[in-house]
Amino acid sequence: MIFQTNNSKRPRSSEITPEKDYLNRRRFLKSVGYLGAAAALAACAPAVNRVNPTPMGVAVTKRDEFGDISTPFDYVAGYNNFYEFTTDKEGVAPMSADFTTNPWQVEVGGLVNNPRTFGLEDILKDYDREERIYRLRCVEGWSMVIPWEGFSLSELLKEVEPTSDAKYVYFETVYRPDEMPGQKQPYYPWPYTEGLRLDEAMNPLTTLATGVYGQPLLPANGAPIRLVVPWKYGFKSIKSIVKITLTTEQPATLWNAIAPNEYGFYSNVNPKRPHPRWSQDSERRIGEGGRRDTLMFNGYESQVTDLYAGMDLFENY
Ligand SMILES: Nc1nc2c(c(=O)[nH]1)N[C@H]1C(S)=C(S)[C@@H](COP(=O)(O)O)O[C@H]1N2
Ligand SMILES: [Mo]
Repeated sequence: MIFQTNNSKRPRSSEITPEKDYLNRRRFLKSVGYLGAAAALAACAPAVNRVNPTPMGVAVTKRDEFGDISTPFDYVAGYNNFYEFTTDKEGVAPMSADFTTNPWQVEVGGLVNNPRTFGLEDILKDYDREERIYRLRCVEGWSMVIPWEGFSLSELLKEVEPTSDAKYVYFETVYRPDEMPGQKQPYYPWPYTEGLRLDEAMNPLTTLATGVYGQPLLPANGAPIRLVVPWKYGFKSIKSIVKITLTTEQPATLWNAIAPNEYGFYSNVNPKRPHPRWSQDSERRIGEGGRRDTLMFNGYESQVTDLYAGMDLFENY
């Protein structure tokens, strides 16, 4: 199989140092039909415990554990990577607005004692969701601070009981080319897949998110359920998950399969380890001017360093 590795993930210069991340809010709201879409979602989705509803246009002053202010909702909802729809970050929201997210099933199996298929209602009902404001650092050099609503993946994994042979967790996004035109692009080995080592998956930071900014997750952000791994580059945080499989072997993942020299299995945020084609030592926080220094493990160093004791993080990038 031949993939267009040279073009597949090369940031345009505007992504490395975005000058025009300003989003025309009016145009965006109009194209997404935002208010109508949110109302329809709320009407057909099971009751969602709305944490801090954030009406559009209201200044947001939520802060994360580092005191950083969360990225304005318009950017979180309107500047996305979701290649199943389009590689145009501002195009994802309008193109995904009508994506079918209910009904939905997540099949959890492989090396577990209690395989289980969850319906959306199960996921929303069985787990106590809470607001988790986490940084997302895209490998392309931008970042956001996002108020997710979610729960630790570990809670779900404990319930299915991984066997002693289980060493990795493999995730798959839904494959639905009729609704996701990007999946008709042959360069990528669809469906989108990702993986974590089991101990990474069990870390309490590793989150399954079902909401954002106090409302059900928007299609653009990976509705109805997506992963959030805050100390890794954004592409590890796989969207619209339908399958989770426990395995013995390290699973193949989409970006790692396409360009292993650029996207390692671990992909921990590491300012000292440049991407082969650009530095990773600083980032542009979307909505802010200037650049910030990128922090080791995206700032979550004290919570995850132990996972990598004795490992060479240059070799294992
Ligand atoms: N299925 C799927 N998941 C995905 C992607 C994708 O293209 N498809 N993009 C990833 C990348 S590169 C990033 S930076 C984040 C962006 O998440 P956000 O749009 O919610 O900010 O989603 C990740 N998850
Ligand atoms: Mo990304």
